[in-house]
Amino acid sequence: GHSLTWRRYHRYTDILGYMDYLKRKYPDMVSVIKIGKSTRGLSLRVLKISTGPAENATAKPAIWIDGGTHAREWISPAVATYIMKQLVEYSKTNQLIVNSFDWYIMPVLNPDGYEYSHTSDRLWRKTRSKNKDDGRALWGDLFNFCGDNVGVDPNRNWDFQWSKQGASDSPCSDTYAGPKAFSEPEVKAVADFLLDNMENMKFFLTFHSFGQMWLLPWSYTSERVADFDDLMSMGKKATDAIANVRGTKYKIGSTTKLLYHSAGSADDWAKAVAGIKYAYTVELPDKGDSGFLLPASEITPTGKETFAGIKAMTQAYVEQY
Ligand code: 0X9
Ligand code: ZN
Repeated sequence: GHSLTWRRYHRYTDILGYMDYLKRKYPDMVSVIKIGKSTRGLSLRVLKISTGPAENATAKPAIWIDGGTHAREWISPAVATYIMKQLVEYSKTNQLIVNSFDWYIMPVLNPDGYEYSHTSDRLWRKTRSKNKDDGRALWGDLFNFCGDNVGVDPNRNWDFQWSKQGASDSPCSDTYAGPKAFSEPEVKAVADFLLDNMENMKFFLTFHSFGQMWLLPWSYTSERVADFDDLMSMGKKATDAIANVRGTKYKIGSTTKLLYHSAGSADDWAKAVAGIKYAYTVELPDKGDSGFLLPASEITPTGKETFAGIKAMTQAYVEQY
């Protein structure tokens, strides 16, 4: 068995236990890939869901989904495991999209931070690496305002336009970009994995909270992506389907238009470097009433609507391509 309930938020071991359970119970469809270790030694794992090669022997298109980049955004790992459940345990109901794609789901990209947000500081955001004095950050270096001086923002650490607009060079900041691009083993491991699989990767979805926004690149510049219209219409398939479940309204648009600049973030890298066409950052509910502290009773309804969005969007892809 396993201990995941979707009625409360779970620790990292429970989440890994569910992935192992799926692999044991559905060995023909599910495998667990170890892609590296976190700074504090936790295993970084991706669930692969695949019903085997396509009939015409060409590789299937693939989809990347991650959660738990930011430690305190607990709804994102919960939604990621909810999606696993739908695809694997209800594979008959979701036959078309299960068979049409290879799915790679990493529920907790930053397990050190996630665990720390359970044990010590509920609102922790970053990784848990120890910051050395890198000589760039005057105030952080001189006065060490941030106590133990730990953590890099994993969503500012990617090696594309790194440490430009919307990222901080102060180790004390919650948007600290790190001493260098890919300083964080968690981010580097995901990047390497994506590069190994980039040929077939068609969707890159990184789940965050909160805000109810379906965000398109770029976040380093306010210029439009070349295929902006494609990304908008594909994203709208998702946000329309989400709204149809229980009326949850998402905004959709580029990051800089709806939010702010955030150079060095995952979706920009996925689009620009890995060449993944449909790269999105999804800010899950709510819009701020509970914010990061979304009640656990919202896990199932949020999972349900989010899965409906992904299902509609990926079905549209199958029809279109
Ligand atoms: O600032 C962030 O990293 C994201 N917001 S959060 O509250 N979850 O921390 C927004 C990222 C927006 N950037 C991109 N879409 N690239
Ligand atoms: Zn986030």
